[in-house]
This record gives sequence, structure tokens and C-alpha cells, in this order.
Amino acid sequence: MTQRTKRFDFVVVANRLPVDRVTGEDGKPGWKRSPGGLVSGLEPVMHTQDGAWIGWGGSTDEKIAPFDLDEMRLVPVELSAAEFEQYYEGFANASLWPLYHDVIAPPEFHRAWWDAYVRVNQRFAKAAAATAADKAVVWVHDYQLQLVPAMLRDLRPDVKIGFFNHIPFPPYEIFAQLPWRRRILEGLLGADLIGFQRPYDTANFLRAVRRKIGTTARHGMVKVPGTDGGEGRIAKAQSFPISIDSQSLAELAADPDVQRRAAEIRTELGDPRVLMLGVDRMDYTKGIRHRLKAFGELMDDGDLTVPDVTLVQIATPSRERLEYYKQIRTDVELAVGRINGEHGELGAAAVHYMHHSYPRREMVAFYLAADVMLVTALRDGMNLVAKEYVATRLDNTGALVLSEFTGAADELRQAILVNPHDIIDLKQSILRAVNIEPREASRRMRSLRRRVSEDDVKHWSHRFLSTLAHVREHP
Ligand code: ADQ
Repeated sequence: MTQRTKRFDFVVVANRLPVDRVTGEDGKPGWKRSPGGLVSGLEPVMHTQDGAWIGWGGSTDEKIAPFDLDEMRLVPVELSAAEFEQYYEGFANASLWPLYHDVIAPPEFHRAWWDAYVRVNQRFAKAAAATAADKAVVWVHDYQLQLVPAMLRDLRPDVKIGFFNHIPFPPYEIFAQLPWRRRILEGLLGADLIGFQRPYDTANFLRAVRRKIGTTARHGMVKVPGTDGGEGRIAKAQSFPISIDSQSLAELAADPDVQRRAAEIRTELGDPRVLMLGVDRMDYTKGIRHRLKAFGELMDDGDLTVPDVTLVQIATPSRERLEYYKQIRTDVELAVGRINGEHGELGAAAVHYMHHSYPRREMVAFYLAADVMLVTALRDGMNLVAKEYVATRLDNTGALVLSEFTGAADELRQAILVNPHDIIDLKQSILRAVNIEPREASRRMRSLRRRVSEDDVKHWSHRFLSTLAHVREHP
């Protein structure tokens, strides 16, 4: 059988391929695996079953043939520049993203964006249909591809289809704003198993199904009516909170070179007594502005002072062409400038702000260097940063301030939980974390760490896939 016609028993479908373009030492272009929880979580399945991954390669108007990397078949899906604008930047990130995150920014709805979303979803579904072996398992990921399950079922009724939504599923009253709400629900119901981060997201989805499709679920099982009066099928909705590759993070944290780097970071920052850290994609859902407001007021009030305390804010560039992303960047940079202007000293800034991304090892060194981790998202499906910080605190020191509006807050109950909209609460929680007694910090961190190391991303993918294998097909 030629490489092109080979079919796979396990197929992942996600917006992006888990690889980045690199230039090799010989000057030739090549691919490198991008670091990410999802790939590590799926690695065991990819390798034991014959695995393929379908996704966009990251550049527009380029046709790339399928290729193999790290024992995975990668199948690139092509996007034109116009499709990238309308399907990805438009419908996925300027309609669905704000709608699914509590309309923190107002979502925009445009018919041309929707048409591109349908067209691109159809392309992904076709690629999956052409790649999956007979009775294969196909796992579709995230809000960019919500129509793929039903489209794929039409093309390939023999395959088992799972879908996992990485971001929240909104309450019906918000979801109902979407002009194509019914089409999205029908798209998702094409899957045998629809996974969400939290039980709350699952409940929101089932309520939308009841309101718009008219079917009531029992124990998360939805009876999906058959077409033309044919026999219906069962689709199951359930929550599967995602996790991280705890072991590999703990190994990095135990590496003497990484520990040395962590000490060096503290020295470079002028050896503050308390080092606070924020790590986020530059996104308006992450609550970076709220965090800076609270931090700035604590400095104004004299509760925190330079050089005793310093905040490192790392914000990875994200979706930079979109209006609300330009706005949040400007707001954050103004706030950092103001705080430093008022409270910084020669050689000692109040806030160290970095707008770029770092290799994994350097991120772990930052986690190790930080006494207090600030995760203040206004809404977040899970938030892996909170779990990553915990996984690296091998000596059980450090304090995590965690927004109630993250999926992670459901599990990490021993964090200092906070409502980031309440600036007084936020300020008090930051002070609590700064002044926490070592014994209390250690008790909390031990319990958090147990949670994160027992429940890692491999467990997550195993739970999802074994539940998918056992979903009943018929009522
Ligand atoms: P994100 O919104 O991207 O993910 P998050 O869960 O925090 O948010 O994951 C971000 C990842 O990027 C983390 O692994 C973090 O270490 C890394 N990262 C962030 N800034 C970085 C930097 N400057 N340099 C290097 N790495 C950086 C979406 C949802 C989340 C959900 C995840 C997984 O929005 O709610 O938790 O998917 O399902």
C-alpha cells in the first residue's frame, strides 16, 4: 500500500498540526514538534494504535503533502488567506471565542464568516474520512471544528467519533445569540461522545440541546433522531477535565540546570523577597488588566513595595491582527508603564513585562523562581498554567492565587480562590499569598500537587477514549 492511501485506526482532528516550521542546520525547511499538552496526552495512543493527526500547517495558500514525524502521520489541511481571515480569525476567534467566554468582548456575527466556517469544517471532515480506516476512532478537537462530527458521520457512518471542547460551553441565554446555534448543536451531536471541561459546560450544552433540538438527556445520553424516520442513535455528553504532563514537568523541575536557572532569574531580578508571576496568552479572557490594577493599587497603598516585591508578567503574543487583542495589549502596556513610572526605581522595576514565548525549560525555571503565581482569568475552559505551576513545586513551597472562573478551580480547591472582578478580593488574596505562613503554604501545595500528579493528561485521554469505546450505539 502506498503512503498516500494508508488508513489509520486512530485519527486526531484539530485546527493546528502539533508541529512548527523550522529551518534545519543544512538550511532546509523542516518540522519540529510543538510543545503542548495535547500531543503528550495522545502520544501513548498514537504509538500503540496506528495514529494520524489532521490539521492546518500554519501557513496560508500552501499545499503540503502528508508526512511522518515522531511515529505519527501528519495530514495538513490547506487554508487560503481569505479562509484564515474568515474561518479562523473571524468566526472562530471573533464570533465563537467571545461568545463562549461570557461575552467579555462583544461577539461579531457575519454570514461570510459562517460560510467559510462551514466550508473549512467540510474540508477537515473530508480529510478525516479519507484518512480513517474501517471502524477507526476519530477524535475531533475544539470550537473551530464543531461541525466536523456530523459531516464526518455522513461521509463515514462506520467510524466512532469523539469531540472535545477545550473552551467553556456558554449558558443557553448567551449561546442563543448565535444565529447558527441549531447547526452547531446538530454538528456536535454527530459525535458519539461530546466531552467538556466541567460538568457546568456539559449541563449548558444539554440545556441548549433540550431547548433547540427538543430532546431531553438522561445521564448525559441524548437520543439523536434518525434521518427520514430511521432509527435514532445515542450521543453522550460528559465532562473530562484536561490536565498536563505532570511527570515531565516534575522531571524538568528536578533538573539541577533548571534549578540553577531559577536562582539566576531571581538574582537578575535583584533578589526580591517575593517574586510574583503571571503567564498567559495575551488574551482579554485572562484577566491581566484586573491583575495589574490590583497589583498597582497595592503599590499605591504601600502594602507592596519595590524592591521587596516584583511581578513578572509573561504574555505570549496571540491573534494579534484582531481589534480586541490589539486593545488588550495596549491596555496592559499602559498599565505596566504607569505602575513602573510611579513605583519603579533605578535597577528595580515593579513589573517586568515580557511579550514573547519561552522554551519549556525556561518556563519551568520561572515557575520554580516564583513565590506567588497569579491566575486571574475572567473565564477559562481549564487553565493549564495553574496546573503547571503546581506540578513544578517539588518542595511544596509557593502559593497559587486562582480565579473561580477557571475550570481548574473546580479541582484545585486548595488554591487561594478569587473573584477577579472584585478588586478588593483580588488585592486581599494577593496579600494573603504574599504573607502566607510556610506551614499553611506547604499543606495547601502538597494537596494541590497530589491532585495534579495523580490526574495527568494521559489519564485524561485514556478516560475519554475508554468512555468513547463503550458508548452505546442505539437507544
Ligand atoms: P489557552 O487559552 O492557551 O488554552 P492555557 O490552558 O493556560 O490557555 O494553556 C496555555 C499554555 O501555553 C500553557 O501550557 C503555558 O505553559 C503555555 N504558555 C503560555 N505562555 C507562554 C509563554 N510565554 N511561553 C511559553 N509557553 C507559554 C485553551 C483553553 C484553556 C485550556 C487549554 C487546554 O483556553 O482553558 O486549559 O486550551 O484544554
